[in-house]
Amino acid sequence: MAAVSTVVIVFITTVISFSALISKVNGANFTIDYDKNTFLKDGKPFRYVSGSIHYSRVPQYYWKDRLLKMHAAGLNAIQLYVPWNIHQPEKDKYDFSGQQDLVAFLQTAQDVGLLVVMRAGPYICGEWDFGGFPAWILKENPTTVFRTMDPTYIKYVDQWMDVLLPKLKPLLYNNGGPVIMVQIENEYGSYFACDKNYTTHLRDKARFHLGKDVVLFTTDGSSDGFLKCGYIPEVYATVDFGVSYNPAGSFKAQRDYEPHGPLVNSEFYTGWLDHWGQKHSVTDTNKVAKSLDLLLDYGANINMYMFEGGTNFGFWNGANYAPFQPVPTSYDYDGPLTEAGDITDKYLELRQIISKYLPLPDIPIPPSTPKANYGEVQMKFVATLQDALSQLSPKGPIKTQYPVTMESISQYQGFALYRYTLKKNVVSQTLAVPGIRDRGYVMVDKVPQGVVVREKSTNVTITGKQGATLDILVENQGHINFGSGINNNTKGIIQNVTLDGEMLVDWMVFPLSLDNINPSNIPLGDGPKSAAGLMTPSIYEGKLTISGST
Ligand code: 6DJ
Repeated sequence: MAAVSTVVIVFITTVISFSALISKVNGANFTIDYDKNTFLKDGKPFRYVSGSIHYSRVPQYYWKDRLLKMHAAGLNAIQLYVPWNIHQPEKDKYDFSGQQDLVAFLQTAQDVGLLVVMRAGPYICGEWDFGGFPAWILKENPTTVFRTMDPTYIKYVDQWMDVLLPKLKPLLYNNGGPVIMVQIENEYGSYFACDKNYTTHLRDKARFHLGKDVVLFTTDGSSDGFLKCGYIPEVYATVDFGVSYNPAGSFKAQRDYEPHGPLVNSEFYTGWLDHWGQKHSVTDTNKVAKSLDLLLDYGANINMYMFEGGTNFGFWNGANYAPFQPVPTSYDYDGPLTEAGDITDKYLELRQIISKYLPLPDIPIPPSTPKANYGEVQMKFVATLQDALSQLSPKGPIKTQYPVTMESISQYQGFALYRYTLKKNVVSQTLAVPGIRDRGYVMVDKVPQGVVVREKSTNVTITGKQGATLDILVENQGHINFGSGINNNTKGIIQNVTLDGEMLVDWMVFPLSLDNINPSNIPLGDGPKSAAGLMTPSIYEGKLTISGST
């Protein structure tokens, strides 16, 4: 398998450099014509109608299917974010293979006939954990001020950009690739810091790696207040907004900052994201279609966000957690294509509108992805969390006087178990966990006592004998991805815990990994215990046989 991938990579490189040669000969270029208020592609006026797709949310196996569906809708481009944290999961580890093979994704887009509007970050927002930032930065320095010239932050941004940007260079349109534009930062004008040194630093970094010819751009909310800090000199300013029936009004802010040049809505919202526990967001198809029609008629370049759906929660700020409310029945972003790759009425309607302005390609619309019903899966109890601990946490716990954050023990997602041995008998006393991030399942000798929740209640009443084991299973529900809450974004238990007002010292913290569980190697302990309407968190096993073709 390794040998095969090597051959493919060599082949792609050859293709790129060969086509780079051709395009240099043919003078392929993508620029802005400020006099005629348009983009120019190979010297001719050009307008893009694109759609956002998050390659990190679509299994690699389906990349081509989704791209073909986007092409068949009449789009001539896609827009995509690069989530830094999937490509640099550890400080010293980069990953561009398989699901993370960005170059292969871009190459597939080009093969399908789509241009690419690139949003290289480092911050992406995008309803993605930490807006794309790797949580290991918090291990290095938990008080890093993100999206500024903070030394820790900028050091790692520079290292990352020095890896990412050279990979993009051969894929630029002017070099024979599909990438026509590259975005600097993301809606920076919405962020409190307004650090112009930072945004110009990113601009210069991009110029250094990508050359002077590539079109760089910014995206900001459509009002002067956002563009004030979002605008970067010598970088083309674009705006984003949803359904609008007044094109001149919606583009006013862009025109205030870019009196000439093409009009661009970099995020025209075909749907909207969901917050955990809140009502599913739906955007009316007729309204989206009518607004798209008006904006295209006005001559604007439009990127539809998101064109391809995806499980799409927002982690803007803690206040949006509502874990005790009923879970929505559907999490799928209400876009033209569903997360499962289904063609929707919205898709067909928008395709119809697009066809008024761009020729539809001569290809059939690929069918919705086939589904199968595999029936019920019976789940069998294996062991409680506590009995499986040696497998879930093979390296064992960190012993510490005070609770430490998950990031400090290299646990960047998921769960950690915080353990304390009761030093005296406790009867109905208040355990206070004000630093819970985000949800803690409290047990004494495996017996559930209650749940502490960051935005709801951080106290629980517990009872237990001296020497009993107090366990708090803590879940990281995703690092905040928007606003000032991206700072101090550590998870786990981030402040001291008290019992009846007294600070608890001497803890063990177990990082937990659910990746390689082997049920047959887990010792059989006793069963789960139930109390207070809760049960001991446990491992269950079920078997699902997948039959049929994909
Ligand atoms: O650029 C942002 C996108 O990545 C803009 N946006 C989208 C995506 O996150 S919420 C949905 C959002 N910005 C927050 C502004 C809230 C009014």
